[in-house]
Amino acid sequence: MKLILAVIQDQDSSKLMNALVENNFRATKLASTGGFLKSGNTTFMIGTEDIRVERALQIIKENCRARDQLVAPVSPMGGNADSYVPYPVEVEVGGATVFVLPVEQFHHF
Ligand code: 2BA
Ligand code: 2BA
Repeated sequence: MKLILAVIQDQDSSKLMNALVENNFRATKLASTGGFLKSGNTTFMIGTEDIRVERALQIIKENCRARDQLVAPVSPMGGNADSYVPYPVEVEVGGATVFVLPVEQFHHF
């Protein structure tokens, strides 16, 4: 068994959950926060058999897309002014950042 952890954008989460359920995957959705943008994103936990991992990854790929997002400038607040960027910077936030972990035990009490 594997545990798939997928960090995705909030906008794609209902679409992804529907697609997973339609394809008989069990999943849990967690509200999370990106360290860089410090804004909300969504993390999916999907526990599944090894042979179904590829299908789950395909579903994630099909339902999550990359988008550009503007990062507002943050005041240096007495920090190093050399690194201060006074204008918004655009970053591309990926469709999904995915980790596939081995599951040592799975219990369902
Ligand atoms: P839910 O996905 O909201 O599922 C609630 C309950 O609905 C499940 O209880 C199960 O009895 C039933 N259920 C879910 N999917 C089903 C399906 N495809 N066909 C028939 N019945 C289905 P539990 O199995 O005790 O799961 C409770 C919660 O634990 C789930 O909430 C989900 O958030 C999480 N979970 C369970 N298995 C998971 C897995 N393999 N990976 C990730 N999260 C899991
Ligand atoms: P955030 O940390 O809010 O990052 C959002 C986007 O900002 C990233 O998109 C990337 O394009 C950019 N970015 C992040 N750190 C950067 C840096 N130090 N310098 C320049 N640009 C940077 P993604 O790479 O697609 O990541 C989207 C979200 O996935 C991240 O949100 C984070 O929540 C999660 N993530 C990405 N890599 C991770 C990792 N190795 N471990 C845990 N979570 C990760």
